[in-house]
Amino acid sequence: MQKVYAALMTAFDENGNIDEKGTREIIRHDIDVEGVDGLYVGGSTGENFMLGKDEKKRVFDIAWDEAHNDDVDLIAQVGSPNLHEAMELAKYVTNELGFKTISAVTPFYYNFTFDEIKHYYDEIVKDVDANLLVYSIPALTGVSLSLDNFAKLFENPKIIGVKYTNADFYLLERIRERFPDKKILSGFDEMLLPALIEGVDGCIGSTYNVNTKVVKEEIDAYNKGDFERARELEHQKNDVITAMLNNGIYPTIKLILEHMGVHAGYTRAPMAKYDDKVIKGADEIYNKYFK
Ligand code: HMN
Repeated sequence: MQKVYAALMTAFDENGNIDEKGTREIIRHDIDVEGVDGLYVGGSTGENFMLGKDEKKRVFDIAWDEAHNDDVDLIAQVGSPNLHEAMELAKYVTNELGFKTISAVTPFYYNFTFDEIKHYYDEIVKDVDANLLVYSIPALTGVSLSLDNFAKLFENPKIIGVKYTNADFYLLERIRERFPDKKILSGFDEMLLPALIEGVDGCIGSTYNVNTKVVKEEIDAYNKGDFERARELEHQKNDVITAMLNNGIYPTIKLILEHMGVHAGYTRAPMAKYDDKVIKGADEIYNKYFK
């Protein structure tokens, strides 16, 4: 069965400080109420790229402490263009905590060559007892990896697959065909069904913090060969995602969590404070789809 991972949100207080209690509540909600199969900690949805190194460690501490005794997979996203930091975080989550799978975003901003990108990944996994998923999200990083690039990265046996947040289904099909044993986790929640058709092993996403049940049902329908039902559920899910995207995805998910009694708090600057329009929009989405 394809697994569903919530890209874990981080709760912040009004001043943008990590709210440990709220973050623990989100974890409990994801596991106990949504029924996710795993958590992707320190990703885009966790607002990770706006955190300092010690704050990143704190989020990993909280997630590990709260969830390591639960029957869920835990993945720590440690990547950053600061390779020294990425290596330190990889060691931290594996040696000090007990993460067995790490992930790293493609290094961004400086237009690194592919050789530099390969070196980055090999360095991150070199001294740690963990496997790694490449985190590919070209729309935000500007870094597109080709099929041959993936082939070179996958030569390292510790690099076990990719979290694929990309709408290029031709490339996805080519990766699946060429690397049947590598793990591919789909990252665009709104494109789950086409990704399932291409044979992904599961999905990781922000909306699974609040909307996992319909997704599990959709996966189930797909696996039973009931494609009409799977398509119906994909439409149902995407009505919600479209409304969320139009209202601002992270604030909306956090505000919906608040409606559910989970203290997900605020987003962190430079993300804007919620204004009345966003709050009203989230109320409407909650009332229409979640009540
Ligand atoms: C993560 O790293 O936190 C997520 O897994 C990233 C994930 O692919 C999300 N992408 C972003 O937030 C940029 C999606 O879940 C996305 O939010 C969703 O598909 C709506 O577009």
